[in-house]
Amino acid sequence: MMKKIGFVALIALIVFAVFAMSMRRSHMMGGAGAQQDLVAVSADGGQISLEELASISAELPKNTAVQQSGEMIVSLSLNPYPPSAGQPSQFDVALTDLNGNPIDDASISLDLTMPSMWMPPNQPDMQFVSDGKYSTTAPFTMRGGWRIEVIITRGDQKQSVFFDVGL
Ligand SMILES: [Cu+2]
Repeated sequence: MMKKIGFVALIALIVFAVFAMSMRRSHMMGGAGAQQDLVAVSADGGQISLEELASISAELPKNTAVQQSGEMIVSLSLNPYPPSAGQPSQFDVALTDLNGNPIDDASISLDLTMPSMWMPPNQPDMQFVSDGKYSTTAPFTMRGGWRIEVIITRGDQKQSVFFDVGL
């Protein structure tokens, strides 16, 4: 009797170990489970409250996320959406003040990283287009979870906002 219970416990342990390993592998490989909509996050990837932006963020298309940074509202759009690995993605940033007036005097660059691993630097500069809009193209070089840092410089002030997307 004791022998049988021991055997069942051993099988259960093995099943659990295999399950845990496969979960870990699918996470590391950036498998289908890594797909995640574009969202605004804090610097460490945590959720941020968009309460004050509720009126804006409620109407956003799926390829766009928005957040506030100091006196600025930063919106990021990705095209195509969802993005695919290895193909160039277009990044569009729209920058306004808290009243919705476009901010044209910023210089913006991006830092594309993967929180789960080291990746070669992928830091394109954005070009100013018009009316608070800035644009650039860059590839997501592999599938998985990406963090997009939007680095905004105005005069001697530098601010970053962050967005996550999984592909
Ligand atoms: Cu990677």
